[in-house]
Amino acid sequence: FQAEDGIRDPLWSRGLGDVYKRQRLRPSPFYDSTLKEGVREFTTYNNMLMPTGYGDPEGEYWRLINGVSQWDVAVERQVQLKGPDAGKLAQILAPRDLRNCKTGQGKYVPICNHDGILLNDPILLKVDEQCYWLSIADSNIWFWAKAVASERRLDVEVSEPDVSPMAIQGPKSDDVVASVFGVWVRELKYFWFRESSIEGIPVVVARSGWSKQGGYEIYLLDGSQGTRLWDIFREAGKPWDIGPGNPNLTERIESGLLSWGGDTDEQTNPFEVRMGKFMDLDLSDEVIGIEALQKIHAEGPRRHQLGLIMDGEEPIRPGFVWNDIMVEGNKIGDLTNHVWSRRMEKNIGFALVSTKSQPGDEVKVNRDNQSIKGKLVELPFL
Ligand code: THG
Repeated sequence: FQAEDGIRDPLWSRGLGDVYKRQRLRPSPFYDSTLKEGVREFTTYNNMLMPTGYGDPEGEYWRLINGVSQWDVAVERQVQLKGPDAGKLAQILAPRDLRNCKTGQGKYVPICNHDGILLNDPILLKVDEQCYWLSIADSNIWFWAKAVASERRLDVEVSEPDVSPMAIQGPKSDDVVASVFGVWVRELKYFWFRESSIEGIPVVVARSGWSKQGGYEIYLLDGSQGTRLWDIFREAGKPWDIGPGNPNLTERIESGLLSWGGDTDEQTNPFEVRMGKFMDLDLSDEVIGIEALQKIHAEGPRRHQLGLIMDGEEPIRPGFVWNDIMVEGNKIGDLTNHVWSRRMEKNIGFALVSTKSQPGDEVKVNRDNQSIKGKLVELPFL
């Protein structure tokens, strides 16, 4: 990776609207901090760079499992819905009942197209009665929300606010975050959030994050203060040996967390990837995709997501390219993302397979001209 010219421009001061049109690769407000921490790898996500490693995969994994880890996840961009029809637009976009969603509450919501295909799986934050944020995975929901708002003639502004999440994850994260903000953070319920500030830096503190080791997401509300916010947590976390990390492929597969785009394809509906429990099919037909989803539900989805444990005691290269899963010479589905589990000491992955296949079934995976034996299991692995 080579930094593009201009990647360090103080672009937050110029307004995100301009930047959105001009910048191919937008830097995170924590970019300089991650360089200083010795970041070694990035991936692209929502036209930004996301750190994916600091050179010590094993240490970074165990720090998340046993300690506390600090992540630049500003790539989880926010789409803001603001105005009298904000709530209405949120509900049109998401086939999950939002009527009981309170100010200060977050919810994991599917966003589908009119055919019930999953377009994104954001966390929705209700900031107030007339303001919602969609904290998005790697697809552009800004365009989608804007188009839907226009077509439905809603009184709502769709924009990108100056909001950038940083995650503090791991069993020691409560201690670190409480040492910064006070004991009230320990009382936050899962996915709930509160506005606060630290040393004059405005933030939102949420109990959330893409790991099952516990933790918080600190949404920075002033992109010019990324370095300062990073350093505050780096300092505060020292007694607990905080260090840099990133959304961890191994932990998230062990924990059964979905990656939209990694474990889904252009035909995936929410029922196939264990999101049925986040949907409410009795919502009005104004909600995009609801009729298609009712039909899919009535007919029964063709595929479902299970875990796959492969035979063999040696780590194989992590996989992002899908591999065919076979039973008696016939393809029954795909092995999507997979990884060596450090806690199970097995190669494990997500299987998107025919609903005729069930946990306990023996299968084979075609990978690198090899046929690897494996077994389907329930998720999560751990
Ligand atoms: N945090 C924030 N924004 C995000 C993510 C995040 N945007 C992109 C991506 N991650 C969205 N995807 C997910 C996927 C799973 C979960 C959160 C975001 C998750 N799932 C739990 C599970 O499936 O067990 C809990 C779901 C529930 O009980 O409601 O946490 O991480 N800001």
